[in-house]
Amino acid sequence: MENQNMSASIRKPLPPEHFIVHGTSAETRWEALRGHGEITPNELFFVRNHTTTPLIDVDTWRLRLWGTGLRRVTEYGYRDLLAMPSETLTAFIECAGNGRRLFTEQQGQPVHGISWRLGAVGVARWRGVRLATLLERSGLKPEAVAVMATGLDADYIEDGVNHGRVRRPLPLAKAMDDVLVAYEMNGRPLPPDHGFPARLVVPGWVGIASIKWLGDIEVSTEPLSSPWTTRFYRTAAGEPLREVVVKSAFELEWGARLETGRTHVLHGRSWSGHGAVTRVEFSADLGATWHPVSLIGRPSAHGWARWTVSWTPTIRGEHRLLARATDASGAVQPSHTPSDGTGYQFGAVAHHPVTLV
Ligand SMILES: Nc1nc2c(c(=O)[nH]1)N[C@H]1C(S)=C(S)[C@@H](COP(=O)(O)O)O[C@H]1N2
Ligand SMILES: [Mo]
Repeated sequence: MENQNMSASIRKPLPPEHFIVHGTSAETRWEALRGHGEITPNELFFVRNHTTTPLIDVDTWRLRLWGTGLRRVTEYGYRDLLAMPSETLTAFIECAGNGRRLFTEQQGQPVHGISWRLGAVGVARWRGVRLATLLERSGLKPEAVAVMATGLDADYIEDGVNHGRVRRPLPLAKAMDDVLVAYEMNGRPLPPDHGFPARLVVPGWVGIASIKWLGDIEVSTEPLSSPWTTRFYRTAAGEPLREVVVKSAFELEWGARLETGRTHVLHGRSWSGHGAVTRVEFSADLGATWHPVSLIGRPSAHGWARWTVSWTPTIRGEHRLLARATDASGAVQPSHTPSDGTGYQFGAVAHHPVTLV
C-alpha cells in the first residue's frame, strides 16, 4: 500500500494534501483553498460518486428528452449543445451531507452516511445551455410539471437493493428558472469525474439535484419521484431536500497549530442556497462575543463570500475558532442543528479546533 489516498471510482489524482477519500467519494481539504480566488480549481473540486466515474464516448453520446410533457422525443449530440446559445454561471455545488461528521463530533449524535467534515462543496464557473432553452426547443407542453434527469453511471445498489440509475426530479418552475445543462467547468470541458460530457447545475440546491453524465431527461405532466427524493436526500418527515442551508468554513487545517503572541490573518468562506451571504462574524470565545469580519469583494448570488479576520491569540492550548454567517433571506447560522437522524443539512456554527503553541 504505497498510496492509500486512492479511490478506484475516481479518475483524477487525489493527493493526500488536497483530499480526504471516503470510499467512492473525496472531500476537499479546506486548507488547500488558501490562496485561491472565488473559483475552486477543477483539480481541487470534491467528488461525490454513488458508483464509478464512467468514461463516455462523445461521438456516440446523445442526450434524449422525452415524456408526456413534450410534444416529441428529441435527441441532441455534443456538437448540437455547443452550437446553441450558451450562458455562464458561477455557482457552488454542495453535498446535502456536508458537515455530517459534526453531528457526531460536535453534538454527540449518531448518524450514518459519508462522514464529510466541511469539504463537500466547491464553486465553479459553469458554461452550458439553459435547461429552459432545451425544453422549449423540444416542444414543452403547458401542462408539464416535472423534469427528471438520469445519469449514465452504473445502477446504484445498496444492501442488495438495486435503485437503478442515479436520477432525481425537479419541479418545472426550478428547471425553467436558472438550471444549466453544463458542458464546461472553469473554462475547460467538464472533467470525467464532474460529469463529462454534460451535467445539470442546479444553483442553490443540494448537490444530488445536479445530475452528472446526463443520459436522458424526462418531462412529465405528472409529478415524478425517484429513490433520491423518497428514500435518500429527504427529511425524516419525507420532504425532498432543496436549498442548502447557510454555512461557513475556515481555510485552515483541522487542528492547525498557530503561534501565540502574533497576529494571524484568518481566511474563510460562507455560502447559502437561500441567497447571497450578507454578513459574517467571528468568535474566539465559543460564541460569547462576536466580531465582524471583512468580506472580500461582493459575494455573488450563487457562489460564496470570501472573508478575512485578524486574530492575536495569547493563551497556549486547545482552542476553537467559530464563524457565523447570515444570508439574504435573514437566516443566521445557529449554535446547534437539531438532528433528524439523516445527517443532512448540518448548518450550525462549526467549532474549528486549533492548537495554540
Ligand atoms: N449521475 C450522477 N450524478 C450525480 C451523482 C452521482 O453519483 N451520479 N452524485 C450527486 C451528488 S450526491 C453530488 S453532491 C454531486 C457532486 O458533484 P461533483 O462530484 O461534481 O462534486 O453530484 C450529484 N450528481
Ligand atoms: Mo450529495
